[in-house]
Amino acid sequence: MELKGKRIGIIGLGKRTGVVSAKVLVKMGAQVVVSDVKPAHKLKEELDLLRGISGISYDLGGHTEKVLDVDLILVSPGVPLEIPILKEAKKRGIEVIGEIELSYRLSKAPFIAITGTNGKTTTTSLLGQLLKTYPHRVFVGGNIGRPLIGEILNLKPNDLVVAEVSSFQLETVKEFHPEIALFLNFTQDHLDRHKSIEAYLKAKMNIFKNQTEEDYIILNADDQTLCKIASEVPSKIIWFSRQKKRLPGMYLDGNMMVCHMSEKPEELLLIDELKIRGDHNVENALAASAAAVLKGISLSDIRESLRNFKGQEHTLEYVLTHRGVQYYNDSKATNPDASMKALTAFHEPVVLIAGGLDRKLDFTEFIKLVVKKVKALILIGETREKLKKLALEYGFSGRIEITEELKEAVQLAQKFSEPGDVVLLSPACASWDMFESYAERGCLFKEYVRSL
Ligand code: UMA
Repeated sequence: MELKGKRIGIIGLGKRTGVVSAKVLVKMGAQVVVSDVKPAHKLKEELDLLRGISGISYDLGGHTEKVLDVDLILVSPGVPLEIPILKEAKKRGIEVIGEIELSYRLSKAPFIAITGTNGKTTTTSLLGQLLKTYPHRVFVGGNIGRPLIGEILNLKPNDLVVAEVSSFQLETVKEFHPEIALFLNFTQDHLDRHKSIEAYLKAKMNIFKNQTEEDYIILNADDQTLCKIASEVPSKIIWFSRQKKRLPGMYLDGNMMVCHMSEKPEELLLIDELKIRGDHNVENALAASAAAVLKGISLSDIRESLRNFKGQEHTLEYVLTHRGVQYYNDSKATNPDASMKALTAFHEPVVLIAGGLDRKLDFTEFIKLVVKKVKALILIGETREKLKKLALEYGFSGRIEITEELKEAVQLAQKFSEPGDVVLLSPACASWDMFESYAERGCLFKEYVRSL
């Protein structure tokens, strides 16, 4: 794809997609117009990263005609596609794509892409580990926080891209064609952006829309939605499951992970040997292992990497034990399903800190589980009153406290916990009502816990 001399508009100057894309595109000889709803004084950090680079002009404090005077528009994942400027671009026949699509078009290396409502980041980073004996370079990036565009031009045809892809990113793909796709699970999320669960699923299904029968998709056999859409998949399916032996696939036989992707079943690892907690992490391990097998990694190498993998920051991350109470940071649980997975990973009594941005999700199942498993509930964020009301409606009999500060939430959690308990931050909501990101929320939580 030739970009030299092309005029490219970038909508959304986030620190990751917008900034990195602008740098790379200018290096490739393009003229870049960067546009953001935020005015310059609210984009200081981003603009600092671009200072002194020529070939970039700015359209800040709103999107205007300026960003339409281009050959191609690159839209950041956080920007909804129905904003007026993008509608106008479409009317004028300007192509609008995302950074994942552009990276794919520029890449010489093939892609493994991972999506699903939950577990994407853990599975992506685990797969990166499982591929450490791959004979060529493996670049791990995407929604995990490392834009592909920053590295894609350095990859050779034999290298490999392992990309976490969100529904926001999949909404804008056209030619994107991973040779292996992983679709981990599907539950309600991001309804504020996609408006309906059908639209959310449709975006996610773009992960396989350009696949052919030469390619593979790794699907969760325990997920009803994924079983339903399997008939629409054009590629070869490898199943993974905790509950059934669906072949070809990776499944659990008792506590043993079994690989049955060719003629005969082979034992991989006892799940007790995994360091990452919870049933959902067993699923992530099964899915990542299936992808590694497809790339020719031996079961003994996979076994060793599985044993050593400690998981991701902000995902059921163990922080410390203080006065006999274990503290866990699960700030990345930004929807009810993710927090339910976290709750089921603990057998100890749990003091839960939850709540955050109100994306109009349905919290009923989450609260039902809270009623069963949680001894004290501390609520923060926009959803705090809603969650309290729901908890009382479903007969929650433990302590409930509401606070506006995460720091106070941690102090309350300490007050209500006793030796043998777990204090868990697993908000079931996005962070943007109080924090810049789930990462900031998780880091602050750890800081407050350490200062107890
Ligand atoms: N903006 C506009 N116009 C609008 C709306 C927003 O200009 O109408 C601007 C905002 O003012 C802001 C910029 O767009 O300056 C935000 O862009 P961005 O949110 O896309 O930010 P990035 O830093 O580029 O991060 C994005 C992903 N963010 C989102 O999907 C919201 C990151 O995923 C991803 O790691 C990164 O690209 C690299 O690929 C984060 C995330 O929360 C981790 N993802 C969601 C999730 O995992 O649940 C999908």
